[in-house]
Amino acid sequence: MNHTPKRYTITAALPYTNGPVHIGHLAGVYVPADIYARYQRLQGKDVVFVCGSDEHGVPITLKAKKEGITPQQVVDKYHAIIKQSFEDFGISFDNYSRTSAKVHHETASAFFKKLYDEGKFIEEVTEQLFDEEAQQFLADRFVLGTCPKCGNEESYGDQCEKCGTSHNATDLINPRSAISGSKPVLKETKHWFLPLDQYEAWLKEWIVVGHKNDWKTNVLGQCKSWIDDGLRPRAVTRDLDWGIPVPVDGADGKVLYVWFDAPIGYISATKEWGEREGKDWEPYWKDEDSKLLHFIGKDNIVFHCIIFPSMLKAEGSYILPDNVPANEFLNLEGNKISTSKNWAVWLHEYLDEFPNQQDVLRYVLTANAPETKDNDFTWADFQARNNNELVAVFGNFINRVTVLTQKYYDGKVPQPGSLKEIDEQTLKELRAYPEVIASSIEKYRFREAQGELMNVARLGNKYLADEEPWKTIKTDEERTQTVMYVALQIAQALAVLSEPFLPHTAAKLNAMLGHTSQNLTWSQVVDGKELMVPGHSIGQNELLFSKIEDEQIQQQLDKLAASKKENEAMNATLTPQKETITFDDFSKLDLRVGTIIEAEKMPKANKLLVLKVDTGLDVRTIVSGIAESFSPEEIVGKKVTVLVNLAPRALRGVESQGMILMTENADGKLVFVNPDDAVPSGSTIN
Ligand code: B3M
Ligand code: ZN
Repeated sequence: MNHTPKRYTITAALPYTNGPVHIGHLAGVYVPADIYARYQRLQGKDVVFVCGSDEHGVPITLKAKKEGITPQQVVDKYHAIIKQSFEDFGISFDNYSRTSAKVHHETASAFFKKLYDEGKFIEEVTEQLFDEEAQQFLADRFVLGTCPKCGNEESYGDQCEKCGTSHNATDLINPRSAISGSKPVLKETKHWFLPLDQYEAWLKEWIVVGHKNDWKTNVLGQCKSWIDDGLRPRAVTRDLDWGIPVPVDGADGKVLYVWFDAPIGYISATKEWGEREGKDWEPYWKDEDSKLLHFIGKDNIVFHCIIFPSMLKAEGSYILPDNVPANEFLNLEGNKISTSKNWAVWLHEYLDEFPNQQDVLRYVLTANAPETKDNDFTWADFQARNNNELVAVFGNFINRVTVLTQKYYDGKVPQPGSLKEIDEQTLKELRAYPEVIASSIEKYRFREAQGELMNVARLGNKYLADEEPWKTIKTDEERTQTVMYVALQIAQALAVLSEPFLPHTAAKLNAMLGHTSQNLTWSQVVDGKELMVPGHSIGQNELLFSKIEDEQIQQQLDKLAASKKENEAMNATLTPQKETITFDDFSKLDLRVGTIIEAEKMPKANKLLVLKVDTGLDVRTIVSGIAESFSPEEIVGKKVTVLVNLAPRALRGVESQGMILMTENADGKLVFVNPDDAVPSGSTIN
């Protein structure tokens, strides 16, 4: 778009509603989108910023199966949690909708119907993967197999998370069902396909030629590679019972493919917002003067750059995205963030542990944003950026300005004397920053933009350090007034310019500076308007940021270490199942409940304890290799499971008359297979 847009339609990827959101989501999609939306609003632009829960699709069905609840229960639970997290972190959606909403079902159905009626789909009976055990067709995440492109053995049916390729489930090598683990068979079924091959030339022209200079290289690269590989028709319906029913005759038991309905969710969310706000949604999606932007993570590029635009093009009345500023991934302490491995920082947990410190996380995630490559979040970096940047630079400057203003002028902005060159120079530099920050934001370079914001605070600190009002107050009243006046202008500029990045801080700072509402716009900082008028009373002092202590960081690291340990224990290779035995074989074992009544170390043997065990039948000696896991004292009185008819054998000269059953915990420590304490010794186990 070469001219100034009339309005901005900003979308952020709809999170799957099968779990809470973590720092990776925030860093990759929601914070950058929010910075952009807030910045455009501060510019006085007409903005609609929409998102919502992606409530269809296999991940939700799988989660429901796993937890033994309905898909609706799954989405209701996580929709509430996710929505709350976004609110808590100040993600300023104009509407956060959900794809189970009526307006969405209607919008997506109508979209499909229009394409269907106009003959834009291919209707075809093809062979698809079918799980005979579960009696279900397998598509998308219901099927795992080897990626035909990169060889990843854990590729999903619709997409390989390793190389990002999007494929058809039947392309997988050695497919297996994610439901039953069985090998699927091929079975015929009818579906509707969007003939992407027919859009190939147009996509090439639009993206590869048309956007070669303004789209991010990671995005362009992926698009090019798909187009070069050749596009094929893609099924947009599925044989599933969770989703939006296919709205045509002869489609019983079929629903829209989740990636067909989800992006239409952006449109439904805008409609819902329009209805609520009494606004017309259509220009935001249909007027060429609207700038449509999709903020997403890199795994969603194909869907937003190839499939959804082809759908929009086929429909015919919609505009296309002006840009799709996709980010790469954020890792955590050197490892890929993983929900199943609980290797993540969950937003709701973060807020419990760092109450009211949303902006610290926003700041660190932006400072480290995975804009051009995957990046790593570490707790050490989080602490350092908070303590050395937010506290020591930003907070320190504001604190000095406000404390001195209270102290010297009873909280009133002083009347400046005549400005010296350094004052003029400082104000001139200050006025250049909004442009610099804006230009980075317009290019979707948010970390660079935030870096420049911090330079405004650095400018303030340097100015105070050079002009030393705390010294001049003793010698030169007028000079001190001038310096404090200039410093207050910088503080006010910070309150405006920080709003897109640190909205909670900006609100707090505005209140500290005596403004009840945000009453300055971005351009007023540039225009060089007097931001803080002499005589204006500033508000109560508060600390904007506080130091994060080593113990808090250690707690987080311990938490991650615990996750790691749990995972390792879970993944520890299990001994394969032994050969089958008959019931007769089993009934030969005489297992009894016993009680340890005496225990002592076997002399000169590290591992062995000599036990006296009451088996109910008798009290007998059993030698057990448990000395490294238990001291004799701690096990006397313990109820244990004993194999009493094991042939006696001598260990270090002591005859052992049976065996105590043991297992191992996650730390490798032996533990007893404990019968309930209430069961008397001698009870048989079978
Ligand atoms: N729910 C994918 C994801 O969470 C998907 C995004 C939809 S955007 C229309 O990765
Ligand atoms: Zn792959």
